Amino acid sequence: MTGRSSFLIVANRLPVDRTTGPDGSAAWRRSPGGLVTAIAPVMQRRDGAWLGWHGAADETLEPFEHDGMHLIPIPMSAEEIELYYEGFSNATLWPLYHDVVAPPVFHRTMWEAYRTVNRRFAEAAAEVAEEGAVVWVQDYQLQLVPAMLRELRPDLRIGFFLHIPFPPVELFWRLPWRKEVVEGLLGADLVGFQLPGGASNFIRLCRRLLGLAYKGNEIFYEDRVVRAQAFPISVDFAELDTLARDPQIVHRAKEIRVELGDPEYLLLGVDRLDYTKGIGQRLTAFGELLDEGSIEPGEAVFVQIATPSRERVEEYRRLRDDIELQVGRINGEHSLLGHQPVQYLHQSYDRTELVSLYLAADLMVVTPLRDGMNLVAKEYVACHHDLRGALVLSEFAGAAGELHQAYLVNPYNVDGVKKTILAAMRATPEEKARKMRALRRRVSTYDVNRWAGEFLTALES
Ligand code: GDG
Repeated sequence: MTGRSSFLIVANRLPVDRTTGPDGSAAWRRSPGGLVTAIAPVMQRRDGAWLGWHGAADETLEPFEHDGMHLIPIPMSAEEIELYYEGFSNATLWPLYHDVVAPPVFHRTMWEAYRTVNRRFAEAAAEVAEEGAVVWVQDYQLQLVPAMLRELRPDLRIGFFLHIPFPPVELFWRLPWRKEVVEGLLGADLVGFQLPGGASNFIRLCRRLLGLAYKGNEIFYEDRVVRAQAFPISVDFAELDTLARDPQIVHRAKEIRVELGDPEYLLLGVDRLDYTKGIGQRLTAFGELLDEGSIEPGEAVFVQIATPSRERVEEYRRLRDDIELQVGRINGEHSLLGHQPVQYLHQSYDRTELVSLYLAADLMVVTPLRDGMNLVAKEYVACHHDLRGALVLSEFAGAAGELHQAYLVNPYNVDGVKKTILAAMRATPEEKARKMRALRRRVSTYDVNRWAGEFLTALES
């Protein structure tokens, strides 16, 4: 490491979590997830660095090496976490970009903090980037970084990728700081979206808001060309496929079914506990199927993993109460002694347990009201080398743009979700295998390495 890097990732979080050993000593562990897996090799090849917050308030840390990656911690105060992260990022932008499924809040103090923190990231990146370096900025928390960075360092090649949907003009228009955000993104050479729809929403917005001319996916801005293009993210298919074939995991998958009382059908949901994920909608459908007797008592178990998320944001606290009430009602009405139809787990699991659950499940139920991509759907597919299992997938997840052979549903249509869950449960093994084979073909071809490779090739061309 020379102190300066030719390749930088700039993301809200560093790709590591701090752990405490039994003797109280602190250590870092690589966080799970495809993004790190896909980018780590690129970083190692190119002497790269990753800038991001390390997860603790009011603490300044020196850069350090982990797992062959050079990590640069960006400090954040407790107040900035509240205003920039929980506030502007997760109470303003997150709901606004997800079809306003919850009402966004608009507060000037939150916006000020967002600007301050974005500037800190941009300055840190400007300091460590080598002449002509490639900088890849990630996600909605850092939309102002591209322009701030370009102003400081016009020599850099700057890419930006948005992991969540980019909303239609009519919704984005509500944002009091709409012009600043769009100009922030236009600081990049390449702005990547999950879906072509996101890219065209952005292009339309540039035209309507700033009167910019464009041709195809090229926007003409000041004396530059900014490209807006879709790069659907994916998972590390090979890694998941290998894990799911591991005899220990295969054994654990069987054990899970036994522990759940050997139901004929095991339905599974895995989500951060987030109001965009449609957890309530799928539970309503399942509950009604039990009410009507379409699913017999004891025939099916619905395991819902709801990983704790953003617990200090008001909407998330309310959601947790709603879901827990709903689960309690369904179980109260339909449990048998020794059998609960819904197993609700407000916990986080390690990767191997998650893969075992995917493998064990007959049905994966993914019903977001709006989702950039949804990696859970692709992970489930990657784990089913046995060609068993069926994916019920919302039309409002980005993944539906690729996974056409899933059992597609409109999560707002309860009857439709019920009918589709039943159809997926009762489908013949041949039908399920045919669908799963096609789904696996797609996910194995378009994996996360291809995603990162295509983005970087486009950025550097
Ligand atoms: C955003 C966008 C887009 C979940 N619980 C546990 C656990 N997970 C892992 C899953 C999956 C990831 O978290 C969740 O990814 P999703 O894509 O489903 O959803 P978001 O968190 O909302 O992600 C989304 C994504 O960014 C990438 O661009 O697809 O649309 O919203 O990998 O497996 N992992 C472990 N334990 C858990 O309990 N280890």
